[in-house]
Amino acid sequence: MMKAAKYPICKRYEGNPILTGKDFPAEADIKNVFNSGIVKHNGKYLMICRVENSALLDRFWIAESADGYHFKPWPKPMDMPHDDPLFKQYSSSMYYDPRVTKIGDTFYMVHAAHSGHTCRLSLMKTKDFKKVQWMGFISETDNRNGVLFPEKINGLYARLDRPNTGSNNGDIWISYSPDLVYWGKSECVFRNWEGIRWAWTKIGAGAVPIRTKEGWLTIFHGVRTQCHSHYVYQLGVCLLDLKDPAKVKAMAEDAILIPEEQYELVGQTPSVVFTCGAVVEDNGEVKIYYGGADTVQCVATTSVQRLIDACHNR
Ligand code: BMA
Repeated sequence: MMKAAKYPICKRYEGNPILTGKDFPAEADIKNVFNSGIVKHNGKYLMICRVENSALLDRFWIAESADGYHFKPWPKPMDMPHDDPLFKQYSSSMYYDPRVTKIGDTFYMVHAAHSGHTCRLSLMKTKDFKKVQWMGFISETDNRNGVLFPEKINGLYARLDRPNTGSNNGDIWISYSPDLVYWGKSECVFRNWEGIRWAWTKIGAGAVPIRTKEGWLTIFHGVRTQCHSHYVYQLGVCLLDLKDPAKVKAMAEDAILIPEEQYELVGQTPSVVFTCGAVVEDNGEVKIYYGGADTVQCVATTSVQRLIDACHNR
């Protein structure tokens, strides 16, 4: 048995949840805001909120903040290619879970798109979140939790994702691309049942991997099934090799954030903490943005060093 890390690893913000449906214009009838993507740009935090109205229509909606805790939504949801027949066909049920990576001076957003064909990954690019260009679907069906690395690795763009491995299971995989549109060289990075004691059902990539001298610090979610098919979503962390991120260098034995608070335990999906993004501050602090119970948006803080230590179970 490995030595467990010292807990707690993440500290919840006392003002959680930081965004709820009530923070959006009343006429939009937003009920839930959760699993939002995040970037820090020119000193400002831009959150790409996943919002859902009472008819369960999901949209992306930017909210802005000066301190990373107090967010104000823009007046209208983000423009999406609703008129594109292909986009429409494969996102007819919903689109969700945006993960944003800055590469050069451009923001790329990978998100899930759901239809009768199940879920696939779609890619947008933008420089300002006002004008957004759709780059197409970048996976076949039954794949989600896609997130781009912030730089090319061995001359190719890289992404983590989670193809289903059958029976609604799933492991984290990596793929590479010369142009962000065509992907290949796919390999399994790690499996849910290999060494992750607390996530025997499925796992999926979470925040954009963070470059550190010890490797790509990667926050992911893991799911376990309790009785009566009740899923519990928690967060974990690992270090992937810098040059070959298909190799796991170290992994925290235990989850780093588990549903404990009322706003994580109770909501439209009980017992869920789920992340689509984190911000690394200049002093090494990491703000992990996460959805609570598929209902509200929350944040917790930790540090790069604390997460690296957790990966080594210290
Ligand atoms: C996953 C995703 C997330 C959601 C989670 C819990 O499959 O769809 O958006 O938070 O389920 O319902």
